Amino acid sequence: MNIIDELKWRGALNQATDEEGLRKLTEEKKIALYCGTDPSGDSLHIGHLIPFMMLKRFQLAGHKPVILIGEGTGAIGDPSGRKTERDLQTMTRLQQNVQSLTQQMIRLFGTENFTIVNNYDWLSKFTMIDFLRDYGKLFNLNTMLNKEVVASRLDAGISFTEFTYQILQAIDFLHLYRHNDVQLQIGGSDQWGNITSGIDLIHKVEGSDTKVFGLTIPLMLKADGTKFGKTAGGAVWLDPKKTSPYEFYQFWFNQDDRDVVKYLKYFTFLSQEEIAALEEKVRTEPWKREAQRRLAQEVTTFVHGQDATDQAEKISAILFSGNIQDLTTAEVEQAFAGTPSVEVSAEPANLVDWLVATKIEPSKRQAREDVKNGAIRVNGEKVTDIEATLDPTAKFDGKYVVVRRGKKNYTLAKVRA
Ligand code: 485
Repeated sequence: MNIIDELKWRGALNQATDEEGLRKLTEEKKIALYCGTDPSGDSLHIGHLIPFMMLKRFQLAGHKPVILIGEGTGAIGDPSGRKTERDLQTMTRLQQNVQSLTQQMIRLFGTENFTIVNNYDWLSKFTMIDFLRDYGKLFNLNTMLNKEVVASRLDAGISFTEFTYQILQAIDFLHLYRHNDVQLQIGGSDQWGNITSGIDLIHKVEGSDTKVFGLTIPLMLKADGTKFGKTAGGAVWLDPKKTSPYEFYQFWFNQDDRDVVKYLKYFTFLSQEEIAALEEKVRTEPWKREAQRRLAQEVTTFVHGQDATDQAEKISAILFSGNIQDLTTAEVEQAFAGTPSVEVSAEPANLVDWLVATKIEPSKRQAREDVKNGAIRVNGEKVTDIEATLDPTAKFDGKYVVVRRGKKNYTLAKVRA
C-alpha cells in the first residue's frame, strides 16, 4: 500500500498541501522528509510519539527521515497551541535537553537511514541585517498576522519574538530542502501554519513549481472527551525515569474499548489484518482485553525494549495476584512509582500505631478493625494480629514497606536511610 494511503487508513492524515501530488511523488521515488521538535523539556511524551511514529513508517517504507531538534527555535518558543507567552529557557538548559532528546530519537530510529539535525547550526549564523534583508522581505505581514496561531493571540498579546517564530521554522524547511533534499514536512495539526510558511518561502526563492509538501496529523481525541496522553500523574513520558515502563505499559493496557483500535492504528506497526482481528476480539470478547494487551506490548517494546515489556507484565501479574513478596526491589520501585508514598523511620514499631502514624489508617480504632478483618497486607502477607510489630527493614533491601489496605489501595513506605 502506498504510504499516503496507509496514513489515511490509520486515520493519521489531517491536512495535506497537495495529497495527490504527494502520493505521486512518493510512488516515483524515495523522498527525504522531516519533523521537528523543540527541546522545551528533557524528554518526549506520547503526544510527540504520534508524528515520529509516522516518520518511522516512512522510514520503514524506504524513505529518508530527517529529525530536527530545534535548539535555535527552542530559544524563541513556538506560540502554536498556546494561549500565553512562554518563558525563555537558558541556553545551557536547552543544550542539555538537546542531548537527552537526541538519545531518545536514536532509541526509536536506530542508527541507520535517518539524520538528526539541530537548527542552531544555521539559525545562529546570520546577522540581524542578513535576516531582515534575506528573509524578512519575503514575508508578508498580513499573511503572518492571519496565521491562526498569531490571530488567536492578538487580543491576549504576543511578543515580536514569538511572532517571528514562523519565519524561523520556514527557514529550516528551506535549509533542509537545499541541503538534505527534504521535500515534505510533517507535524501535529498545530504546525500547519508553520509548515505552510516554509512551503511559501521555498516557492518564493526556489520557484513556484518546486515540489515541496506539508502534512499534518489530527489531534488525538478520546472517546470520553478527556485529553489524550494525560494521567492523574501528568504526561506519559518516554523517559523511563519519569514514567516507569510498568506505568507506561499500564497506561496503554487501561485504554477504553472505544479507543483501543484507533491507538493500535496510530501507535503500532501491526498490519491491517492483525488490527482487524483484534478489533473483532474487542467486539466478541471485550473482557479479555486482548487488544489492549497487544497495544501495551507493542508500544512498550517499541519505546523501552522487550525486556521492559516482560518485566512490566511480570509486575502486572504479581500485583494482580497480590503476591508482592515475589517482586525485586527494583520492580517495587517501578510498580509503585505512581502510588501514594510516605517516608518512615527504620525503627520497628507496633503495626497498628505505625498504620495511624503513616496516615494509611485514619484512626486507631479503624486500624485495629482492618487488621483483625484481614484487610491489611504488609509486603504481600496478611497480618491479623493487632499486637504485631512491624520491622520496616525486613524486606526489599530494607528500603520499602508495601502496604495494601482492602482490595487495591497500596501505599509505598520509603524507609529513611
Ligand atoms: O523546523 C522546525 C523547527 C521547530 C519545530 C518544527 C520544525 C518544532 C515545532 N515548532 C513545535 O513546537 N513542535 C511541538 C514540540 O516541539 O513540542 C510539537 C507539536 C506537535 C508535533 C510534535 O511537536 O506541537 O504537533 O508536531 C512533534
